[in-house]
Amino acid sequence: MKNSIFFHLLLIAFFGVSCQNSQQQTSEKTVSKKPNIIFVYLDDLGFGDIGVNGAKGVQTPNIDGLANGGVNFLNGYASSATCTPSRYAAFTGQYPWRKNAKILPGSAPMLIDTAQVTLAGMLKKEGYNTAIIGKWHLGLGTHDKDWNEHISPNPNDVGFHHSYIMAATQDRVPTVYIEDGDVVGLDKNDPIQINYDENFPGQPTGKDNPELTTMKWHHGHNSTIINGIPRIGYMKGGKSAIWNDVEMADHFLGKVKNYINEKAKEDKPFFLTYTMQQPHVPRTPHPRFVGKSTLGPRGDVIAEADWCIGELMKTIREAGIEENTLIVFSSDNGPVLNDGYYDDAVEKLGDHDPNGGLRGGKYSLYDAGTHVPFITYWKGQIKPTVSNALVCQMDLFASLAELVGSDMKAEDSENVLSALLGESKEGRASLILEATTRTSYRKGDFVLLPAYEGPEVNHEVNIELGNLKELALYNLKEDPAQQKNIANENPELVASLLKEFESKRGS
Ligand code: NG6
Ligand code: CA
Repeated sequence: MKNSIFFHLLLIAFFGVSCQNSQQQTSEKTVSKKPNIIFVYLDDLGFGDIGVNGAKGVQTPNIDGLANGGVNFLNGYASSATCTPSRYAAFTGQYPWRKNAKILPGSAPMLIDTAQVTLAGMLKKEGYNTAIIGKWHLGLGTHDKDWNEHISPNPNDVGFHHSYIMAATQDRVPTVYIEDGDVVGLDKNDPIQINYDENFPGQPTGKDNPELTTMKWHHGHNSTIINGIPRIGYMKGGKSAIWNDVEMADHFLGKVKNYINEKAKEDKPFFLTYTMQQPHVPRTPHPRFVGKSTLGPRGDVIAEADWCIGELMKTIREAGIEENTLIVFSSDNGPVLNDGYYDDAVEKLGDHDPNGGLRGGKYSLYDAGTHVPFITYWKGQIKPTVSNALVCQMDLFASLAELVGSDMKAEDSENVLSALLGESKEGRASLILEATTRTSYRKGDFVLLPAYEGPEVNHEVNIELGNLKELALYNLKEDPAQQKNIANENPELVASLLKEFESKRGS
């Protein structure tokens, strides 16, 4: 698509250069630069968890501001219903099931091959400064890594100039920040040890010492207790490096602000991936946000995340780069209420529907597993609109490659740039969606779910998993809640979709 905004801007810039007056030269400087790109990626935020998509009991004025001032996608998808696979797809442009990507323990080695093309690597090659700040959850180093030494490979080996991350999730050890491959604030006299199989002798756990916990575990989450919160996995030592859970949002935001303020001064554009931890468990709002929603901690951390996005926007405005910055906002998978701790998410739900009317949730092959908030915002370039175009985070690679003039390709990424910029209502024609290695096939308004063995419902999290005894076809436009299986009435359509699905899925 050679008529992308960036190429229009180059034209404008060309005329700007030929003008001698200084005002136009200033505008040339701002518009001729490739835009900064910020990918804001939340963790477990449901389609219905934001105001514009109908949230109740929590207000998200800053996220709504992006949606109302940009494109709010009503058919925007993560590739998968859990974090690691979705992030893998978003960062590499490749379907995660090709790599057998699954939720990783905090001790896992790096999942992305250092030789692989990545979104950040592509943009780096195009002259971008690149950084990731926030959750990683794609593995680090090797199997036998020592957390007390420099950890390699790390995000800096797969396209990011700079990384300031948590290794996995807020509920998994190690509960420390890692900057450019080194644990932050580590005292070498108190080395960190991590084990996902067995405890270190004598260390209390959530299972054996519930009296030491301030947050109670419901399922899983009964290993090492850190800051009163029982976690997944065992950790010993590293006390000086342990993060403060309630300050995590402020901590990452501070790093984000510094990065933007620093890079906005440089001639190079920047690509920042801001991977926020909310509203994943454990939900630990800063005291400033406690009670900001009627939904308990889950809603309060959504309010906290929204405030962070307000601060992000303020930073961009004050740095004078709002009109040269494309923001993409989304979530790695659908919502879950009780994901392993008693935190009132179920009890205080009221009439809020995190799914926004969709069926299933996190872990599910039903639509709410992968159908998430998806917003693009670029002041002065994107006209506010609501879009039904089918887009996936995996498409960022090809779309942004088009935007910045790169000819690099990623296996499964499709160029939907004109949809992302609100110029077209056409997205991709079809998409394979994934939930813990099971896959479904979306094409147009239809989605085909093959039959899978396994429980209908995960009772611990109370989510319907989409394991069906018989293949199902749903028309999501007419039946977004997937109540009516229309497979029997449409045998020809089922046969043709199945054929396409099997040839693309390779099974
Ligand atoms: C599950 C955890 C859940 C969450 C999830 C990963 C248990 C019982 N459940 O295994 O709490 O951490 O992994 O979430 O341990 S994700 O958003 O990073 O995929
Ligand atoms: Ca997630």
